[in-house]
Amino acid sequence: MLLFSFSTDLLVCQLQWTDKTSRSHHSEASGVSADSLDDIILAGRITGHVLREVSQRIRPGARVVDICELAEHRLLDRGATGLAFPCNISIDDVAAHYTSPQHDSTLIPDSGLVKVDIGAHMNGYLADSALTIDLDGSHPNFISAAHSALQAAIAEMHPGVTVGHIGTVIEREIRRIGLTPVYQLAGHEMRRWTLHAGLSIPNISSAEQYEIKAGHVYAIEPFATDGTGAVAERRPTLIFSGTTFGRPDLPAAARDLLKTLHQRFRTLPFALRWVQQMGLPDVEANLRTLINAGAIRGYPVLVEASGGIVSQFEHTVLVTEDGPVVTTAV
Ligand SMILES: [Co+2]
Repeated sequence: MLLFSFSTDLLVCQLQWTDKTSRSHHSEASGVSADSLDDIILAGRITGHVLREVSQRIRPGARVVDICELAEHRLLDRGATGLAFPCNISIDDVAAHYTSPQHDSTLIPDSGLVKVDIGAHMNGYLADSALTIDLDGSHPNFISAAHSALQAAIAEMHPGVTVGHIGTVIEREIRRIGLTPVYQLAGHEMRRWTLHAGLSIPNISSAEQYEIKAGHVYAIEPFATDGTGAVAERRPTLIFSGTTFGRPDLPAAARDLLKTLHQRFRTLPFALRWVQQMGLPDVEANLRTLINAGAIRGYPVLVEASGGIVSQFEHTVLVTEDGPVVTTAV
């Protein structure tokens, strides 16, 4: 098992957040209030610690559902208000959005690449971080490509830099190591209660002129593959989120489920497994009604379209006037 550890040199700029004066100074400069800054930093710290802890449990023969549940429980045990999204465990050619359904018999294989992607929130302020484990150590180039692309991208996260430049840096690093970026997946800006908000951070060179801004929070997530870099959807879909919460036209049972989902998750993604575990009568049929009515959207499992295997590293970055703060570094 080979695991790259995050180094503290990712912390290009450290907020002096033990000092109230300097914190409020940063806050004014960045447009982030001191309270939200505390929540952004704490959500990141919890996520980073749990990601490291859970990665040590990824070994051949382990049950994927046990790892998902361990990660989710540990985020809450460490004091997160809630989960930013279900624990994603994506193996080999699965690039993203796999989380176990209830009673999943999937096991961690003997070799290959396992991506673990988790996130906590504090009062709606989000963190999102991922790493890849090379189970038998036979794919070091996949680990170094995605990891060094992430480090190179973070170093560029200063106010005024274009997202096209960030994508260019990511692609260059991945290609330097002889692999291809998964260009159909992208990093994303995060706002309170909204996992994918505002800007996308491409994993490929582009002329996009949108600028990185101080006071904003971004998830950067390079994916490297030996395939073509396109993705395809695979059924069944295992992760969903609410799109609307008032649908008087729907049957009462579906409306009740929608209300429950809104109370628990607001606009954040939730797992089919969590809905199954609610133990409500006909819950899957009611969920299907909500999906068909467009009140719930799905995030399909995404696989590399040509069958290539995929690695991923991800951090959450708060951009300040002084540069990037990696909230999920440990
Ligand atoms: Co993520």
